Amino acid sequence: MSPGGGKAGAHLEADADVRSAMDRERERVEEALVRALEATRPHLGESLAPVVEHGVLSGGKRVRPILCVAAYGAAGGEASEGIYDLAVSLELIHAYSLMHDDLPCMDDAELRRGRPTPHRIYGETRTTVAAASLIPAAALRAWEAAGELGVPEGGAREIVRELARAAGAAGMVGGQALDLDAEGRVLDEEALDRLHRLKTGALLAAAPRIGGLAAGAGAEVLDALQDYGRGLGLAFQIADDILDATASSGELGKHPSDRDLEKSTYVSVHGLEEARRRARRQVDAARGALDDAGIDAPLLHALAEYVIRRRH
Ligand code: GRG
Repeated sequence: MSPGGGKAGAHLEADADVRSAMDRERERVEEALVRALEATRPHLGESLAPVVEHGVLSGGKRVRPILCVAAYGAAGGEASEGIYDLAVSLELIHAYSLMHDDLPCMDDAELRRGRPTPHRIYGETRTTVAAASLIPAAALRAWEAAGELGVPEGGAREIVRELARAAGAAGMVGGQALDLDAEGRVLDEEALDRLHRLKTGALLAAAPRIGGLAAGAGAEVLDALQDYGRGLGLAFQIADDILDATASSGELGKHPSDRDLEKSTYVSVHGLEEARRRARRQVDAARGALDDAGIDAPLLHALAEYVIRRRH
């Protein structure tokens, strides 16, 4: 089937089908990540290449690239290696952000994805530089993969622009700035939404839009994919806060949690039950955006449900 659509998609409401569709996609994403790192290894050498590998290849759900690939399929793109090469540009940005976020000067985390964080093994300096190398590597990967896919130059420019916008001051880094400003303060509902729509949501919303751009989708489909991504992005963060409040470090594979760091979360601001209701509302809004635009995409619907059902 084409990624995100086709016959098998009709049965994706069942948990086991969602898991196996995601496992298949994850495998192809892992292969594309290995290809992406092969391109950087000769330049990084023995001091930085292992750090990058630890940060990028040490597990992870790979939600962002899977969203991108699924949206590409939903917008009529034909499955090929190139779309996975494009999709992993999002994961390279995500990996750098986690490596930096875990540093002693940030959250000072010792555990991520059930393993010691890169700076605990390789030290702060090498981790900082290795993570920084992933930012231009992501832009380059996106540009080259768009070419590989035969995306016209205007579309390729738009893809790289979207990636940079979502990763930068108007997106993820801007959200991180709000997070720094929020230290020691209790956030109200509006401030919490604004922070997470940027910090976590911007990259998650860009993922399906980039998939749509790669498939040459028109404005209506692109906007619907972005609205879907926005709803899913916020639902993802609310679910993260619920897991943070209800699961152990062992189950989550990370330490410390936002609860330990005493940050404002959807659970601390709204309580557990209201947080669950809000996550549900965002998932419904995300799925509604697809329906309103007539986008038939079982995997995208299933992914929206998955983000609030996941256990880590
Ligand atoms: C310039 C120092 C510096 C930093 C700016 C660190 C940073 C950039 C941004 C922080 C962004 C961040 C860490 C957001 C957290 C988002 C989040 C919910 C991460 C967990 O994502 P999952 O659940 O993780 O997809 P896996 O492990 O599955 O990949």
